[in-house]
Amino acid sequence: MQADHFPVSVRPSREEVEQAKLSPRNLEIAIRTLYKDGLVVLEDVIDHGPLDALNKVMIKDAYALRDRPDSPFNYNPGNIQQDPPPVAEHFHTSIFMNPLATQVASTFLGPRPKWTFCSGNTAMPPTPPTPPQSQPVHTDADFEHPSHPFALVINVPLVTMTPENGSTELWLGTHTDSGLHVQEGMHGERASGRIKPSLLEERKAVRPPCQPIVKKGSIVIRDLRLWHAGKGNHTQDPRVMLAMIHFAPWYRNPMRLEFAEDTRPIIEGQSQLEVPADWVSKEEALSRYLNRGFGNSYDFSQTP
Ligand SMILES: O=C(O)CCC(=O)C(=O)O
Ligand SMILES: [Fe+2]
Repeated sequence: MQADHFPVSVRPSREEVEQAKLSPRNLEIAIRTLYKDGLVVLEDVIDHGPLDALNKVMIKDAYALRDRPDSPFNYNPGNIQQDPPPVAEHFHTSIFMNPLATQVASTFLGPRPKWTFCSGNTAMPPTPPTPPQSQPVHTDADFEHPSHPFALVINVPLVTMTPENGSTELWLGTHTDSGLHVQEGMHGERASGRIKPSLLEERKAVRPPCQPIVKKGSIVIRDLRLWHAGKGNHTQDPRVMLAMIHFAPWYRNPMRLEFAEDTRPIIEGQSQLEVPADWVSKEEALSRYLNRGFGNSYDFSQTP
């Protein structure tokens, strides 16, 4: 049994994974946990083969992104905003449109959530003499937002995350204390969404943060409002964690995804998620996917 400040994990049976459907009991645990903690882990739900294959490609890209003069880093240069290659060869539905994650999202947010953000966060190995750096504790909801649930981040780590390789620090239960009043930094600034230090001190006494071990094959579902921080990677291997955002069907986020045409039959072959996307040739998709902005340059707010 993990202490109260660690995340709750749901461990679906083989049958649930194969049938792509959580049992009512496991779905209840996931929904209750998201409501209470703002985060739940679905453990052992993705085969390792596709994760390993994607990791290989993304690690190579990660070094290229880090070494750019305009590197899209978040808060500090060792934590990079990194999109996956948006082509069919690397698009596995078990990773990008996992049906169990979608089942939880559509139960929590309402039917047919809208998927308008597909990226990743990569904690790079240290570059001596600079020691591994942590991000300030922040919320990704660095704009005026509803006080009820409106968006979930679906995080898929490509390797097991540990305190050594920079597992994300989590402040469970803080999603309900969210809004511009708890933050410092304006949206659009590199370091927006930082939680006020005095509030961190207060919160520590109520429920301290944790840096959990998250096994490869798991999915971390996080309320966009939750306080968290990317941590330094003390190993020699980049830690890539994909981040897909699902918005509630009523939430008017106008962003769109860009994918290669060859993913269209896969993405449009399902009806569980709404996916506003621009379809481009494979060549165009591959020429552009590494030219995107850092995390806080995206606008996750909604139109009036
Ligand atoms: O890399 C991580 O663990 C978290 C990154 C993050 O929270 C961010 O860049 O906003
Ligand atoms: Fe973040």
